[in-house]
Amino acid sequence: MTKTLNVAMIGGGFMGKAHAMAYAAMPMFFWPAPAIPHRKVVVDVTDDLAHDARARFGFDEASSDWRAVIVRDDIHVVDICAPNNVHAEIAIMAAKAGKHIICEKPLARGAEEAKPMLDAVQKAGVIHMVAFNYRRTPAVALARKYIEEGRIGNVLNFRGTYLQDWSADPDGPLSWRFQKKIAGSGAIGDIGTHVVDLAHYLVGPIAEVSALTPTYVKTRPVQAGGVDKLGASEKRTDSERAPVDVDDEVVSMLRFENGAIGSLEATRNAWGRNNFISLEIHGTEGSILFNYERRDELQVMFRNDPGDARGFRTVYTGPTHPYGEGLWPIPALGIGYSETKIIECYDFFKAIANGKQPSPNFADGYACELVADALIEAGETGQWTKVKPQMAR
Ligand code: SOE
Repeated sequence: MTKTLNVAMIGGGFMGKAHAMAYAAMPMFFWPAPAIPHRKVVVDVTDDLAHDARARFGFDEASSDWRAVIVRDDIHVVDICAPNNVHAEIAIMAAKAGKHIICEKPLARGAEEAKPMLDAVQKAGVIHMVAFNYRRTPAVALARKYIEEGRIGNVLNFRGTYLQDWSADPDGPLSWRFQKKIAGSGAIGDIGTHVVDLAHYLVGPIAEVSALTPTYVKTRPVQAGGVDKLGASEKRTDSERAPVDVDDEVVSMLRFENGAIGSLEATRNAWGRNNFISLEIHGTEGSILFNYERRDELQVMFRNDPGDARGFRTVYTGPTHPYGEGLWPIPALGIGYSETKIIECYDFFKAIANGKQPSPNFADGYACELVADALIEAGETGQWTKVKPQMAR
């Protein structure tokens, strides 16, 4: 019989909403579900926020005390949707309590903080996942399938960008995402790590990086309340300003362990770009192009295509592509952000049901942190910087 697993979700904001929707919808898409997620307790920083999240996201209970919740015997899964500075403490305590853990990205504020998290989940023998959801876009999974099958030959060059504009307005509030002590870094950790994860997924480990990491907006208006307000939604030109101590943008060249080269750009200050994750991958036998703003589509060109039909063509993902068995029956009916989270939830619960670690797990999250650290260092020194080996810290 399909097991029901009780989830304690820590954080009832934007990511909490995405995860709660995925818990509700996953069995509707992937049936029979590997296990049924039950929305048991949602935790937020105050009782009021927690009660609000409970009512909105369909949990049985609300709490403002995550420490008391995650050790409960009736909790099987701990879902960390809280800001980066509390990921480690929650994950380590949840692992010690024997809970399976899904943690929002980035795993931590750097590799030094991520390593004990990895050690804790490995010691406890629990299932763990980092929520790098974009590799779950069917078109991205299809790109990986083509690469694994050798359809574009050996990868020569990877170009990855993640461009947004929600922080381009200098009067946008000083959310925790602009504070090093909470976020660890700026665009690098927040969205650059998504590109790092995609690069690792599609090409392989990154060995060495260069980086330019400017901070364009040096101070921002202090935000009312502790909640995370993206962009100018809470624009306050009258309030006191405080320093931004993280990068606004990273532009980097990459060298992969397998000899491929590449580039990575991430910024939240690119007016007109919304969630522009683009990947262009050139191989010896063809090329692949993906743009998340057109996420049903994968552009492909194979060297042995007929000469009179040379050029990129569009494959619309659908039932014959990765995860197609659970999604919509007609190609291009539409994959959204929610679907990427539903697939993520499916893979996580499948991993729990099978007792086999999913990917990306905490080891992959730690690997991304090592690259993030190298990007920060390269930005500070202006030097090409080697990514530190996994166990060196
Ligand atoms: C803000 O840049 C943000 O919410 C990221 O933190 C998420 O990881 C990304 O998927 C959407 O944008």
